[in-house]
Formats: sequence, C-alpha cells, structure tokens
Amino acid sequence: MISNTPDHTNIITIERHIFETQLYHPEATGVLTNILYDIALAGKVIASKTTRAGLAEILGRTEQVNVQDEVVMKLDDLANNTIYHLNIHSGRLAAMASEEDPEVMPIPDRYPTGKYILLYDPLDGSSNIDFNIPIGTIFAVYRRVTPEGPGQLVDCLQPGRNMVAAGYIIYGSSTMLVYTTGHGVHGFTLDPSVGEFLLSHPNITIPTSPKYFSVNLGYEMYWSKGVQKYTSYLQGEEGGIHGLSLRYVGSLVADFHRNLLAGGVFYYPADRKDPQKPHGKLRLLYEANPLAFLAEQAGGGASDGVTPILDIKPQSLHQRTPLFIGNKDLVDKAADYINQYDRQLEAVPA
Ligand code: AHM
Ligand code: MG
Repeated sequence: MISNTPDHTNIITIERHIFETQLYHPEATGVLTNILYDIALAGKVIASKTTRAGLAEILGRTEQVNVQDEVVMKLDDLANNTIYHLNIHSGRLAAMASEEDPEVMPIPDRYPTGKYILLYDPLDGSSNIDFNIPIGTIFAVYRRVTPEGPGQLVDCLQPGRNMVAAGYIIYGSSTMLVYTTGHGVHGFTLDPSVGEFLLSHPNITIPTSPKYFSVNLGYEMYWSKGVQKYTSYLQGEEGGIHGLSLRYVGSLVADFHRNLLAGGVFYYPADRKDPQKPHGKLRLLYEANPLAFLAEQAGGGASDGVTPILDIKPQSLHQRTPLFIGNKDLVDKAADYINQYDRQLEAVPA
C-alpha cells in the first residue's frame, strides 16, 4: 500500500499534457506529440547551455574549449544544431527550415521522412545574450503538402493558417515553454530539480485590458504617418488610451510573452525610409507566424497592418513582415490608422 507520499496527481508534465491534448484527435497517430516532446527536449538542452553562456565564454577564451572539453560554439549555432540533430533522424519530419540557414533542410536520404515540416528560429534575440537578457526559441509545425520523399520549398511556404502546432521557449529567470495545437495556449515552467516542464499557465488568454505597448521608439522617424499616429494614440494623444506603459526588451519572445500574460501590443513596423527594412525586420515564417497562431488562440490578433499574419501567403523562406501583435483591439486599431493615413502610399512589393 502506498502511503505518506506527497500528492502529485495535480502535477501535469508536458508529456502528459500533450498526450491528453492528442485525445481531441482520435485519428492522431502520436507523431505530432513526439515532435513536441523532441522540441521540449531541445529546449531543455538549450536552456542548460544558455544559463552557462558567460562561463563557457570565459573558459573558451583560454583554449577555445569549455569545461566539458567541447569546442565553444556561438549559442545561436549551438541552438540551431541542437534542434536540427534532435529531429533529423526521427522519421517524423520531411524537412526543416531555420532562420539561421539560407535554404530548406530536407531530411537526408539516409533517414526516413515523415509527414511534418518544422520551421524554427533557434535563438531569437541572440544579440541580447551578452547582456543576460531573456532570449527564446520559436517553432512552427505544418503538415507537408508534397506526397513523399524529402520535403521541399513548397512545403515550407504555406500560409500560417495551415499550422498544426506552434510555440516558443523563453530562457529567462525561469525557462518556460508555451505552445498551442489549436486548443488554447498552455504554458509550462521547467523545474530544473527534476528536469521537467510542468504545467504552470493553463489556458492562457490575453487580458482584455492592456497594460503595455512594446516598440523600438528609436526608429519612430522612419515610420509611416499611420504608424506614428497610432503610436500617439497608444500614448494617450489623438483621443487615445491612457495608462499604457512602454516596455521594450528587444527580444521578441520576451516582449510577446509579457504582453500575452499582462495584455498589450508589440509592433515592429516597416521602415519606409530605411532601404534595409522596407518590410520591417521580423521573419514571417519563423517569428510572426508562430506567435500569430498563439496570439489568436489566446484571444488576440496579429497583422502586418493590413492583412492578418496567418493569411499571408509566403513568397520566400526568409521573407520579412511588419508585425502588430497582441490585444485584438489594439492590433485592429493599428490597421485603422494605417488605412486612414497610409493607403495612398504605394504598396512596397514583397
Ligand atoms: P534576431 O532573430 O536576429 O535575434 O532578430 C530579431 C529580434 C527580435 O527578437 C526583436 O524583437 C528585434 O530583433 C529587435 O530589433 P531592434 O534591435 O531593431 O529593435
Ligand atoms: Mg529571430
């Protein structure tokens, strides 16, 4: 007889949660579930490396090897390799594409191919690593559209509406994984003492009353009139709303995560006068789409200022897009301002 043991029936591991979510789909074979397990595992590996980043650098400076006798690798390369190698041989994927790699990465012939496509940004916000600021991994999973063999570009260039799962892992004061498979948004916190992601934030919805707006105000001079007017609205001018605080980390995952939990809007608009960023900075496939799926599932919205992000048909792997994401009212308001002040501007071809 079991007695005097702590009651652990309320503890829901990510494995249990993903498995139970799979029960919504009686036809499910468990393949998607296993892809999500593998991503969670990659997240644990990356978390263990990111929390030792400074240490590895100090040790690496001497002999270019770290304490484990591994060659010191840039953290974003390391994260990229970790996700790739944990997924390449599983027989679940047909191809992967990463923000760090110029081309589609089909599963090589020596491994079986599967029916899913994994798109990811291995370490978003990596310019923040040196300053000990939260960074994150973002991922999106699609069903392939080609019938068999190694996946191709066309499998990766699907509109976000086709996504079957998306999420991110944030490496901050704790490590969290937040994901959706189209049945709400759920957050898990890594308990380092047992090495498991445990359900800490079930059924996340964006609070209806927003607290924050997040944008790099340093670029305001480059924005269109509509975006400038929208920003004034968020600051209480233009008959706008009062009491929003400005918070900008410069790590998309961290900015999105805060606004998801507290309410608010993040935007990275097009720089109309900066030839480097005529479509903004953020990548449609690896950043905007997965976070847009999460935002919509949490009751929010995401658009490029005109079109819902999830409805955009991608033209290329590393396509950039303006992004407005967060509380639906605030995302819609941006579209109103852009429509009112910028519609006379010539559309910039993608
Ligand atoms: P990265 O994928 O090269 O890290 O760039 C994306 C990051 C986002 O995390 C963040 O929102 C944005 O770049 C910050 O850009 P800026 O410094 O121009 O404000
Ligand atoms: Mg990125």
